Amino acid sequence: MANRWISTLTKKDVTPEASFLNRRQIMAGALAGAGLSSIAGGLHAAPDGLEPNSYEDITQYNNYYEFGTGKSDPAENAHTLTTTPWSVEIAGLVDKPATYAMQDIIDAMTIEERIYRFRCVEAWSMVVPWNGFELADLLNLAGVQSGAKYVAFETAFRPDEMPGVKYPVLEWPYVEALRLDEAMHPLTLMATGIYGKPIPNQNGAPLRLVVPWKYGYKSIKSIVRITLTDTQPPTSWNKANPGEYGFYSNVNPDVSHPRWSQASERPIGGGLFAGRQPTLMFNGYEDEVAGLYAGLDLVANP
Ligand SMILES: Nc1nc2c(c(=O)[nH]1)N[C@H]1C(S)=C(S)[C@@H](COP(=O)(O)O)O[C@H]1N2
Ligand SMILES: [Mo]
Repeated sequence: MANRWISTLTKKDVTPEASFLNRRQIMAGALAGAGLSSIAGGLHAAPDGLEPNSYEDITQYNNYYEFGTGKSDPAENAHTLTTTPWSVEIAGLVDKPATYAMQDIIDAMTIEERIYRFRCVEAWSMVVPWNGFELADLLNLAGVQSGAKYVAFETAFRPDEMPGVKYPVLEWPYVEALRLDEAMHPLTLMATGIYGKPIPNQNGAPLRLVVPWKYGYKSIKSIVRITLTDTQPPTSWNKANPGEYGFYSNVNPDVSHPRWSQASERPIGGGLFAGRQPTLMFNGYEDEVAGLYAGLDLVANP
């Protein structure tokens, strides 16, 4: 059943309701009241002038199958997820394996804003102003041991709070993984907010991964466990369909999905007539991350 599809246009695609003009107001209000521990560097424009999607686009058009497979299901259903208290177990090849309370993590980290492109494997895209901290900082807090080669992540599994997990769309809990050097890369973010507000449940509260040069499914939501290992961990979409979803899942316009092209993408919120735009190698982060894959055949290792 684990099929993916390019969803059809909905009213939201045609009429983005919250306009970008509201952004500064949203930011101003949110920074005052969000309870984020600190915002380093303040607000800044994205380096290449990326214009973020509206808060509405980002929080109403989601993939979070634990709450249903429709794009509006997560926004409708994810309010049932209890996100306080929350803790994250850091396990495996670390010096300080422990269950860390969410608040202790937040207090130890520096929260900054990162405006990133976000590209789903289904060939739609957005630009999201995340708030969060570098995963490397959290891993360094736990102390990565020399034998560690991979980082595995696990989403909460709560049948009482997650109406979607009664369907075997994927094997639950949702799991993902990165190579250690990918996990330690400065672009790899643990997001705690969007537009300066605490991250909504449908976007993966209270803590989700964001790996901007990979297809969106690598960016696992509502993380409860992080495990450092010496062997490549299983990942949900790869388990569901290894012929369609590889371990790396780097955005690559030259490697098509078996059922559709990845050469272009549909920007969400652009309006009915906005058309498609070309997909960029590593989703536009080639200068930063290509070095991670020197010598790796990107076609043989999708
Ligand atoms: N636990 C979990 N994480 C998940 C998913 C999911 O279904 N469950 N969907 C993935 C996919 S396919 C995408 S495109 C992104 C969507 O993130 P967004 O809803 O914040 O845009 O979340 C990813 N993380
Ligand atoms: Mo996705």
